[in-house]
Amino acid sequence: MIVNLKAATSELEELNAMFEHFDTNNDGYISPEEMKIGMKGLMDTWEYENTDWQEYFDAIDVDRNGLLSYSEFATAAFSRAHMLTEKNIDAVFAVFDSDGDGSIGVEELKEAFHGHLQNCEED
Ligand SMILES: [Ca+2]
Ligand SMILES: [Ca+2]
Repeated sequence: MIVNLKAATSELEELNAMFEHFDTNNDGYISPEEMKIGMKGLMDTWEYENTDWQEYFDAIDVDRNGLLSYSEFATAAFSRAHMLTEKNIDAVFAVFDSDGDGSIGVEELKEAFHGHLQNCEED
């Protein structure tokens, strides 16, 4: 696996801080209530009021025990943070498509990844 360790470490620290922010009673788990309270201020009001929290929570609560463990939370936070909106995709595409011909070749991909990753598996 190719990992930029430096970025991964700071993402992890952010994640820890976020988990603590959500886990208001510090029992190491996030309850549905804690999640709802914690999300306030992170979303816009319309989105907040129109979210089906039970459904949202159930989607994250992989083992269905009614509480979010750190790993469940981390998985959800990570996939949300990396969810690509259409706009992001365009931006990312433009970065990769270095010759601007509208398609991404293997060479362009290699080039793009080479510039963005510190650790490459081959040398
Ligand atoms: Ca808690
Ligand atoms: Ca759970």
